[in-house]
Amino acid sequence: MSCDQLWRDAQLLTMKQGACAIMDGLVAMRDGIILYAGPARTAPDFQAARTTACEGRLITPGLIDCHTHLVHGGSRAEEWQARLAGASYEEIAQAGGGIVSTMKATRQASEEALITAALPRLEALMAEGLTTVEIKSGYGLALEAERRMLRAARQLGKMRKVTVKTTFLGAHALPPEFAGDADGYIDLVTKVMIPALAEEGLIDAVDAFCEGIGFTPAQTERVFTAAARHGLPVKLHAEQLSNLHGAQLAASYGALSADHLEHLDAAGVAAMAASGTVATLLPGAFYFTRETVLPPVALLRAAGVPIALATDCNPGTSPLTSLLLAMNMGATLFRLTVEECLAGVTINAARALGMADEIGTLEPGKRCDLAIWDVDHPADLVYRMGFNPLHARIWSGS
Ligand code: DI6
Ligand code: FE
Repeated sequence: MSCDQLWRDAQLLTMKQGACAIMDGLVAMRDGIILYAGPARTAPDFQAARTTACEGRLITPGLIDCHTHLVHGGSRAEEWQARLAGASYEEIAQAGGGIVSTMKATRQASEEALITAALPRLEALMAEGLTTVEIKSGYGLALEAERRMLRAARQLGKMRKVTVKTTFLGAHALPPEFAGDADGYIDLVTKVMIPALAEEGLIDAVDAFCEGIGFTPAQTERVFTAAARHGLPVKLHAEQLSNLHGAQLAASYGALSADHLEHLDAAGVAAMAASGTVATLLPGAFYFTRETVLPPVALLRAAGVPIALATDCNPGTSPLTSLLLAMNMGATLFRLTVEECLAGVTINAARALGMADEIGTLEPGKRCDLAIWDVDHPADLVYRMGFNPLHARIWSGS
């Protein structure tokens, strides 16, 4: 059988059967798609245009970050310093900080400036084997600025060998011009922004921040209804700071994922299990905000809810651009197993993006997105901190 490229003499972590690697594995690729991924001894006889000897290195699916706010203007390092010195989130918000400071910087930035600012963050993720990333809007909070964020995100996917999925997060925070009129802002989100940006092909999914400092469940539901009208899947920032039963609401709309979930209860877990909604845990935000309430991992596990892990890369609560560190934090802080951490940045992250048919495992028919690592065991990817053992990264076969 002919193929474009073979990777041989590799350990394979296909993510189809847990965290146990196949020794003496082989991957065959044609036209950017995996033809075969499995033991060399049971492989068809391939005639390859190119063969790479992997010298026993580990091949995993390319990593997937399914929750980021990678595109934004400005920095919040000074605000963070003030927080270290004891300032509260409210004090900072009153002084013009918080999400509104990022909104101002984002509104002032051109599409080109947003791309320039986001590229080093994207490249840091890619340097650790990332091949697919989700990028949210939500710091423009007005039609034109939200459009610029989404266009910048799409553009990043054209500039680098990486797949970008965009999520519209217009309902992230209330912009100052709508102070005291959250429903009026949701009118704008649902009647103007979603229709226009969906029409322009800029939205792959719709998200909202359902929280005391964000939007109510009723407002969130209006956003979900508008998304459904445009045939767009939904996700939700839910149960991060309190339990508003957002995950249940999201599940009732067949959400791809509910994210954060520190305050999720048993009823929320059951609803997510019934709808197949992925639980995306964000240990970077948990760490950076010094959260003390843990997400209900044991309940999620017992109910069979797929668990994803993501960076939540954002300037306020998780300035993290490492999925390897997110995995280590998932294990250390949330007590996920190595296998759960690895599934969290591959197969379950693919599910959280509605892409499980295309990416997330090494199997025939999926896109040939690979990360090749200089490690002896899969656990090494989760165990170390601040060390990058990536040897090579393959996106769509090259
Ligand atoms: N949850 C978060 O932790 C971030 N957004 C959200 O919905 C905070 C974003 C920021 O502070 O800029
Ligand atoms: Fe987020």
